[in-house]
Amino acid sequence: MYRPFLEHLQQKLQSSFDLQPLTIPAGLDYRANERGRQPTTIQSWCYTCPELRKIRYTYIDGGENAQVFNSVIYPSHGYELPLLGVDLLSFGKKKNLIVLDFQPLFRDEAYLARYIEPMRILRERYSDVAQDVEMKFYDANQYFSKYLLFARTDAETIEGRMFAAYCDYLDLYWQLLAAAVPLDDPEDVRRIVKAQKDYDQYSADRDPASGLFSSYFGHEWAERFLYEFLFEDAVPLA
Ligand code: BLA
Repeated sequence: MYRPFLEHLQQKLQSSFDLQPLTIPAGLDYRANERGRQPTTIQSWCYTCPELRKIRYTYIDGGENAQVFNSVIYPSHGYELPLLGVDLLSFGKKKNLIVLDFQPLFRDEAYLARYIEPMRILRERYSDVAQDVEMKFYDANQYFSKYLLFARTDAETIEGRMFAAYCDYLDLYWQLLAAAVPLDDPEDVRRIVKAQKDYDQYSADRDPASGLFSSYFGHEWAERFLYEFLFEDAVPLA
């Protein structure tokens, strides 16, 4: 269901950036669960390039029971740009959740004006897709922008309007990246390093997918996947 989203991202990355693959820790790049009638697979990809220090995406394919596409793009430490976050989930035919955002690392006015305000026009263009759903796991005021696309919706909307929204949001992200000037003051870079690390810690500690990973692939694998791959700059809770 989300393969076109993955392919769109992959094509853009391959055509516009000098990608180098990053090694995914052994056993975390692919896993299949053969229990039950419907096998479920999880596969991940990870790259780096001069502008983007970590590009990762994951696809869970459990046939009609589960389709998930999740991605985070971390700009290089000289760029204070938000992270690109994508989380598209479908369970069964009915339960679909889509989240797409430029995840801000800072919240001061100047930062929001520079990196978040440009999203407003897209958020308005796709106001028919977005909903004001309340967050249960995360704090909407931390690492999310006010123009995120967040909705529980149907397959038809996802394949049509949502795919169009995704392409437009990604295009805007590439534009912001192209316009960004890397910072080279070590103080700025340290601030960005810390903010990206804090994002990993926050995300790993609250990830609503940890139960899902455990149920499909076991608790031990799920913990490794979270702390060694998805959010590798986070340290596991004691
Ligand atoms: C919610 N994301 C969820 C849920 C799951 C995942 C299972 C709960 C769905 C529900 O409420 O029914 C799944 N999260 C994943 C998967 C991965 C993961 C599969 O990290 C990794 C492979 N989540 C992100 C990113 C964003 C994000 C990058 O990983 C940003 C766009 C957002 N996911 C996000 C939000 C919710 C969510 C906002 C709703 C959580 C809430 O209600 O607080």
